[in-house]
Amino acid sequence: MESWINIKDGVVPSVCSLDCPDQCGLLVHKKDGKIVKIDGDPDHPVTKGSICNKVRNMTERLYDSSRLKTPLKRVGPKGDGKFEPISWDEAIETIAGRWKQLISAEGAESILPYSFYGNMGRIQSEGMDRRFFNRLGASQLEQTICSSAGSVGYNYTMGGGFGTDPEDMTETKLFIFWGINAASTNMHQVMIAQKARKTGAKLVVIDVHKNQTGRMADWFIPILPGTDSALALGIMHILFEENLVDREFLKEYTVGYEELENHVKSYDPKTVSEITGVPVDDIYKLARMYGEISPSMIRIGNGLQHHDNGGMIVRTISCLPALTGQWPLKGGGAVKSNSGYLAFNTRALQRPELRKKQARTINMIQLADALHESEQPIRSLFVYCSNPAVVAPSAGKVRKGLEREDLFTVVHDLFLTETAKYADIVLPATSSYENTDFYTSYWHQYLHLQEPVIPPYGESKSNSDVFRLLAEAMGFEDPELKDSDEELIEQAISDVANPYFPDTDLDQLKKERFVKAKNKDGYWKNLNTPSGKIELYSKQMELAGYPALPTHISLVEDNDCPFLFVPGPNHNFLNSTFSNNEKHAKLEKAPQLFMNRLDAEKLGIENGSSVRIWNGRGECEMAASVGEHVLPGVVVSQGLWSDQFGNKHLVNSLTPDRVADMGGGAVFFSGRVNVELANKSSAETGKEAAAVK
Ligand SMILES: Nc1nc2c(c(=O)[nH]1)N[C@H]1C(S)=C(S)[C@@H](COP(=O)(O)OP(=O)(O)OC[C@H]3O[C@@H](n4cnc5c(=O)[nH]c(N)nc54)[C@H](O)[C@@H]3O)O[C@H]1N2
Ligand SMILES: Nc1nc2c(c(=O)[nH]1)N[C@H]1C(S)=C(S)[C@@H](COP(=O)(O)OP(=O)(O)OC[C@H]3O[C@@H](n4cnc5c(=O)[nH]c(N)nc54)[C@H](O)[C@@H]3O)O[C@H]1N2
Ligand code: SF4
Ligand SMILES: [Mo]
Repeated sequence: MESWINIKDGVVPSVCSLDCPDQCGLLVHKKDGKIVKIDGDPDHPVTKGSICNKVRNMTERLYDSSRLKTPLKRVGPKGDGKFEPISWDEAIETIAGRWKQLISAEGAESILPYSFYGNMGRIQSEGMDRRFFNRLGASQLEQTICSSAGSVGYNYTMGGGFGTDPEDMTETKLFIFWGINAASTNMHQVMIAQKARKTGAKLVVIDVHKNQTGRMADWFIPILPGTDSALALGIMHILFEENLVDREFLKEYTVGYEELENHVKSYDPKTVSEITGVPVDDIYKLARMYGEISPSMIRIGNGLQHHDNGGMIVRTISCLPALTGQWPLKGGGAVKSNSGYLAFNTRALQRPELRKKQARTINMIQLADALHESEQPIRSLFVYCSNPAVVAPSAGKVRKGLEREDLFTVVHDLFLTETAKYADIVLPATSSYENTDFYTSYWHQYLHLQEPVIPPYGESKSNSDVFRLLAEAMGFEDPELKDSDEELIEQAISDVANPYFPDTDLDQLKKERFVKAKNKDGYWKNLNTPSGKIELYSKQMELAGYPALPTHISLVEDNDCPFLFVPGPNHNFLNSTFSNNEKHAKLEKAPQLFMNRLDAEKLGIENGSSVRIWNGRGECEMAASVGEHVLPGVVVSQGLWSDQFGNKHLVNSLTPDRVADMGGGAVFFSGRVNVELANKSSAETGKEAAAVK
């Protein structure tokens, strides 16, 4: 078959590479060899031809005039953004030369790869890169920034990323979107719920912010940040008390329901109301609704687990469907992540055996501390598929670390990101439309193939090409470091131990483009928990030092500032991706701080006033949006804004970099801030800043 790259004019299939649960099937329209339009693929069984506005405007990003075309070397101070083009030969020789010196002087652990899922393609994000860094013996990165706390919490109950199949949700009668801004972050989940509502299904949204998702709900329940475990335990209290539980299911398929029944007696609605800010009557109403309507499905969002107690919150909520016996019902249960169904052969892809000596592990959300570590310093950082100068917590501190003159930093990206401005060498990356890869969704249950549809932009290279070049320059002869992308795919999808992974190969994928996980009927009867059952009581947790039963634990005391600050993502960017593209930034207009009218009045802040948000870690400025969208004491912003459109929008300059209760996760939403009118004199606020812990 002719390669899609050679088709000058026509429509070719593709898949969205962004870190988004929907993983849409795409149709790419080409004219004169360039992409002129991206549409949804109507044949995709879940995404059915609709896609978000971000990717509809993708051509603006792909052909943005500021996209990197050649390797660059820094010619000004770190952070200034002054660079000069160099050849690939010079770039690769410089990196390999520097690394050889470092390895002989201080060992390979002085080198740290830093990456995340700017591209969800498994080959580009966790394929040849892993092989290369394993062979090199570099320090290892613990990838905790997104979902690790909640995943660990969910796994204690359910044994892995296994939940309701979105294709079964046509049967769902009650949708609870809990800590997810699905209208922006999981649009096909919203479309499924909206369709079901036409035949009587109900949508409840539980969130700290009445955003676009909350506004479309049948019932929006505002809650105080980090208190959701208490609400879930209050629901359990009422379910047991009013005998709305499925005792047969509990007896057969769960561990510890009697202990749980006893335990939740202390979570009476009055106590729960005081913790959560949810009125007692609403707790009863919600519990009865949940106890009476079946099938029900809880979409567990990421907002819940970006808190100090995020692991336990997700652990607690994930116990609920078992109480009312939802799991056997078509369209019943919960979804946190469905990634377990498509877990592939990671050993074959990543070749851990190439690593000869165990190396230290560094938690990615503590990059700043790692860069300031003096005992065994990091001397070189290789960043790809991530933009830590914007997305990492305590980003101001991260930038200080990146300024270190003795740190040799390489950034591989499509753009000169905020992080790239601190690099010594910048390498231009291809977009996913220029690569071969395979994709596994973490919400629906399809495996996809991506073949390149356009040639590399300028002199850009894919991640796997860069690591093959670096391997050669380092003198590594291992054949695993020479495999092609297609060979990597074949290895990753062969001999997969996971019983749900589809029986498929590259030829079938090339023909069909998306293949579903195997039939999973009754998966909840045989889980990867120690007992094989749903663990309401978890011995494993007890051994790890947690309460064995779901429990509400308060947020850590952050500082004395009056407001809890929840800086989430926004509609038109994907994390910091698109924030540097003019079209997307225009669609999003400007960053805003949502605050309650009562708080605003006390501070003399009006709708639209420019406000200063600050704590001991840093400060930001944005326009206030005053109303009832958040409870008093809470402020919310949306979006990880680029420096390009204003230098006071770095929300992560304010966020804490301590770790959550589980999985070393990030706690972006558990920090506290001060808010005031922006024109207050700086001398006055300077004194106050000094008083903050
Ligand atoms: N448009 C768009 N789509 C995206 C992304 C993006 O940046 N933009 N990012 C992608 C990525 S990487 C991820 S991880 C997902 C994230 O998408 P989501 O799973 O939606 O997670 P968040 O948007 O972080 O937070 C979801 C909601 O949780 C609320 N929240 C915060 N704290 C609490 C709390 O304590 N209790 C409750 N009940 N609610 C709380 C927030 O107000 C927010 O509305 O989206 C993906 N999709
Ligand atoms: N305040 C706050 N901070 C947050 C969050 C939040 O809700 N609030 N969310 C957190 C979450 S959930 C996540 S997942 C992280 C995400 O943080 P990141 O993973 O850093 O995501 P992006 O900001 O999208 O940056 C991805 C970068 O990868 C580049 N890229 C894309 N494709 C490729 C490729 O094929 N090769 C290479 N070399 N580069 C490529 C893009 O151009 C982009 O610059 O942010 C976290 N930060
Ligand atoms: S970002 Fe999400 S919704 Fe948009 S096209 Fe990609 S997968 Fe679909
Ligand atoms: Mo994420």
